Amino acid sequence: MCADKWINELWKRKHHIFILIILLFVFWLSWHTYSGRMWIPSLSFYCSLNFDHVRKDGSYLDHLLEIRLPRMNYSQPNIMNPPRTDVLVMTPWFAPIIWDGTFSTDILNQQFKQRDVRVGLTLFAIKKYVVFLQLFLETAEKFFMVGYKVNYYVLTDRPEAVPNVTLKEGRSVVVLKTQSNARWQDISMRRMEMISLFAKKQFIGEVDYIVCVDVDMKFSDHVGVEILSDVFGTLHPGFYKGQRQRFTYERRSESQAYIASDEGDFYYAGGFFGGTVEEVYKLTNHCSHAILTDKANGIEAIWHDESHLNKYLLTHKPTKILSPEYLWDNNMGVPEILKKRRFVAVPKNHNQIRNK
Ligand code: 48C
Repeated sequence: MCADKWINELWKRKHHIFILIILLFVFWLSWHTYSGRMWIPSLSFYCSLNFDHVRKDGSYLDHLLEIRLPRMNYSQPNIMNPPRTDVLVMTPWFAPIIWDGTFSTDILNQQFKQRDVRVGLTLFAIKKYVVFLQLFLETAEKFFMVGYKVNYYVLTDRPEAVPNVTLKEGRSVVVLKTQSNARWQDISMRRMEMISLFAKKQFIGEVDYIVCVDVDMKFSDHVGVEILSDVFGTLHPGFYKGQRQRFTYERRSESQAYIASDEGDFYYAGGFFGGTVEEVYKLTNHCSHAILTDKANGIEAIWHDESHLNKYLLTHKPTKILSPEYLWDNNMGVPEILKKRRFVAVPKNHNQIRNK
């Protein structure tokens, strides 16, 4: 009797039971397909639950396999005979210092070409500094990241003054309108804020590395992928061999850029730094907040954004350091160790162009 009653009850719920069986079946099928055990290809095909891309055997990595590499001839590195013994080529935290003779452009290009790397170059041309753009861009086309995809991000209050320079394939000028400031110090410092804003809003989706430079400069020799690293700074031409006590760090403890006289590794130039977009975002975001904090406390660091850059790179060590070859001022002559001058200051009369 109770068996009949039980069967009647079940029959009344036959729809619910059917749905439950279907759900259990789909769950079971999904589990088997997901775990990569293609147990009945035809059935899993029907269900088109294609989890190929997460298959545990990692076959989706196949597209990363490198293309055939051409043979390359170069002299063998010699353990007992380093290319440069006249200068420091490695920091105590294993960051290479880039001097002529310490790297092979061919080997580096083979590595970076495979990665199809894209480089952004930020330059600020506010007010009269637009006069430097033509020479900057023409010489960059000759020497900067030749053969790579480059976006010149020109931040200016005068978009109409940006010259029309012929660019090689894969390279473009991206003009970003920005405000001006009365004081040149504020223009220089606001670069940190603007780079951080655009890094998040635009650069992150367009390039892999960002190089941030002064515009009153010209390229005069090879500047290539040897400079690329997570975070890199450049030794200032005026202080590359000085004692840390002589560095023009900010020495007032009230400032966020303060560095004590017994601290400091190198003195980095504000006119050439960079790294991956993520790291440049962190660096410029940190420095722009530090500048604002100083402003709120009624203090301005002695060398503005350069002081804050030096403080940041003291606590967040750069993963690569460029020698003064990468930022030189010919007024300083040509020391024996300077085998190349790759990026040099353009003579200018500050009175004529600043605050104009
Ligand atoms: O674009 C301007 N306009 C100005 O009136 C003053 C500075 N600047 C930007 O800030 C330029 O990109 C300059 O290169 C940079 C600050 N660096 C210099 O003035 C020297 N190279 C030290």
